[in-house]
Amino acid sequence: MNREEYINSLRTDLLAVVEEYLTPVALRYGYSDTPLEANIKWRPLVLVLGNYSSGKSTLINDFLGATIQATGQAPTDDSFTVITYDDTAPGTNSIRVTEERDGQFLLNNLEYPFDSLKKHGQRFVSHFRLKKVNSPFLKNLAIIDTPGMLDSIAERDRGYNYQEVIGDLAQIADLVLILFDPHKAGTVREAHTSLRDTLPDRTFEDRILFVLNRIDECASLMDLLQVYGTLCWNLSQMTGRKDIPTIHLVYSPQAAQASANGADADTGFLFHLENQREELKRAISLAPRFRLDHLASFVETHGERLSHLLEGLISYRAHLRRLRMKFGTIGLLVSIMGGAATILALKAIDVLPLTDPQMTWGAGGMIVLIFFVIWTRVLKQFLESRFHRHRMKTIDSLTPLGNQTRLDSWKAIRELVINYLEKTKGRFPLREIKREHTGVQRVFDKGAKEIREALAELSNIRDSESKAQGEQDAAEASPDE
Ligand SMILES: Nc1nc2c(ncn2[C@@H]2O[C@H](COP(=O)(O)OP(=O)(O)OP(=O)(O)O)[C@@H](O)[C@H]2O)c(=O)[nH]1
Ligand SMILES: [Mg+2]
Repeated sequence: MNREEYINSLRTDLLAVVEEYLTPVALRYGYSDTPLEANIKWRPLVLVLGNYSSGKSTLINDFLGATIQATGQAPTDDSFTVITYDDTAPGTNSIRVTEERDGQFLLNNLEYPFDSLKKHGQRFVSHFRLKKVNSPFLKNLAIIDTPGMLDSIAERDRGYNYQEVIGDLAQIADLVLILFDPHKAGTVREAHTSLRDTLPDRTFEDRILFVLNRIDECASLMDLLQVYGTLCWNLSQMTGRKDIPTIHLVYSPQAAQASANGADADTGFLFHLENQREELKRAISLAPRFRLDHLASFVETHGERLSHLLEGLISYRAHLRRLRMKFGTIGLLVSIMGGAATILALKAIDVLPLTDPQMTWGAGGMIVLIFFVIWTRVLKQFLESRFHRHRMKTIDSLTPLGNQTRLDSWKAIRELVINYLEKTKGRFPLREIKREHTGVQRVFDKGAKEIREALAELSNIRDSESKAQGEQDAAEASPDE
């Protein structure tokens, strides 16, 4: 089996696991409105975010090899554009848009993974569109160009929740590019909010690439270093991390030429940074590989959360069962004692002159039963609703939350547990939930481990392939040896 087939079979297996074990649970308990696999079954996806005019569209055009997206100095494009390959119109002679569709089509066509974005409303729909382009760069991936992030001065009502939209897109994307430019190196407010609040919840740090674009506009190497330093400082403020992530330093030669710096600009340093653009392009073209990592993380994260959710419900019932046992035992003892006392009292005052022991036992049994029924009917309801109220107040002690991972997964499903318990008041089919829990837990424990092993195996296939390729290249280079 070659690498391509292996990746495909791995993907198919993963999707089947998600569809069979995770999606039914996610839909039943309101964890997701759409089947989980809908988010991951499309092609590898690269999301391009960044400040307005940071050069997102110019960079995308450069990669595609044609002017597909509009560019300009002022905030130019206020739409989210999904750019994907057109399989029906191959040929690279003239790269162009072969088909354009609107947001309505994108959101309602099940071939695309954007069903979950419907909730953002009509204003968002009118700012969402699809372009099919016959560029070879798109053969294995799709790109989303986004409206630039704005700062507090220029901020205006977008008519939809921008942060939420990019959060949802980041969740679907396999790779997120965040672009800055020297003029606003990390000082834009929406970029702050996204990096601090929205993205960490929805994506994984290793799937984010930071880019400082338009570096040709730095007047000298010193200027660039200053901008770089400012961006690093701002990034650490935004992400709360001490370590500085890799920042790709790039620029567009065509755009640079068009807006050539003044004669006194000392841009010789650009020569040494020439390769970074190609590196970035290579990193993006690796998106299909990120997709497998993404799928593994996807299964792990959702498996863990759903398992935690079911664990919470099972724990609730375990507590309730303990209460019922205790309450039942006490009730029985009280009833026996009450029954015996009643018989004795009735005998003592001669109301019940029972001489036959069988009759005495029978009457005793009846009275115990009456006591027990009253006990369970009247008190049980009272105690159980008290138990429910108490559990709702101490909901965080339902499952152990010993480490950060547990805290994180609990945070993601806490409201769902509360909602479900409030709705059912604890009356739900426990056996079914236990069965679901076993399935989800198996996916989390074993499935995720197997995926990671498969990924390691995949990198071996990759290594041996590139080694074989290297040997072949070497043999071709020196045929005499
Ligand atoms: N000098 C120089 N100019 C650039 C570079 N990249 C883009 N530009 C120019 O910067 C301006 C903004 O570029 P766009 O690609 O439209 O930026 P954007 O991030 O897509 O902007 P919005 O869609 O409005 O958020 C355009 O006039 C580009 O020609 C670059 O690397 N160097
Ligand atoms: Mg743009």
